[in-house]
Amino acid sequence: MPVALTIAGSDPSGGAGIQADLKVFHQFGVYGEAVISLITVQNTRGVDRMEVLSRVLVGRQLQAVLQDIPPDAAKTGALGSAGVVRAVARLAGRFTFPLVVDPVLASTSGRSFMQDPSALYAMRDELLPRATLVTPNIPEAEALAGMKIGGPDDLRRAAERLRDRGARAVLIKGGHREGPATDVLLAGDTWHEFTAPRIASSHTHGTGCAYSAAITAGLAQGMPLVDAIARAKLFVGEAIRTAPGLGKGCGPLNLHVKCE
Ligand code: PXL
Repeated sequence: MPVALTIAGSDPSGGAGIQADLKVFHQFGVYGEAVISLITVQNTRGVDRMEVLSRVLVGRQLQAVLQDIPPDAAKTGALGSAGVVRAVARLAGRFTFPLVVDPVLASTSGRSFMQDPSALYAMRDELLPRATLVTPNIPEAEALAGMKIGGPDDLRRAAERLRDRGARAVLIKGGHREGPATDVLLAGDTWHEFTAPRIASSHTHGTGCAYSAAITAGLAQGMPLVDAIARAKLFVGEAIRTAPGLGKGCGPLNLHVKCE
């Protein structure tokens, strides 16, 4: 059985973070493991509190998993502090499987998941070079590349900057742009685009988590990167379209979508 690991934060409302990642892994028939980096107090209306675990506790969780059931692919989500980012990056240097870095900086509602700016720099300088794929949205790509993204040319320049910082592939997600939801992938020197119609919905909590988890599941199953992204994109579109309408705020997706 393929095994996938998430290293991410807890969302008690179940729509994002490790809860979403595990549901997605399960849905794709992949055995899921979860190392917890931080705990949030939140529901679909927003994030109220956050506590980041110690870098030692996060590192030990990761070592325990690696020594016993090493995954076939892993992803990171919200990591919380420069110490946690560095602890993960250090162990990631020895990963023999693909690593997807979802560089989560803030919740949809705008709450920062990074304790201070040094966490962003640690992510850029120490974790990005270990990434098989990094999956920023536009604000995250702007922060990591240190530039404003105004149009398609900027977007490609930002992708090149992140590739030049050592990520093997960069997927900049178009959810924050106008028009169709087009994501741009730079894999080595090759460009790809993944397009889906924009869906007007207020139930999009955890979309980024579900997307990167679905890509990670595909990599754990041995799919080529482009195929894993294409399948994940279809999964997320359907999950938004059929969202169950739970919660009083920005509700979760339907993670029970059938996926072949
Ligand atoms: O979707 C980003 C995200 C990641 N991780 C946790 C979250 C969220 C969004 O709310 O709560 C724990």
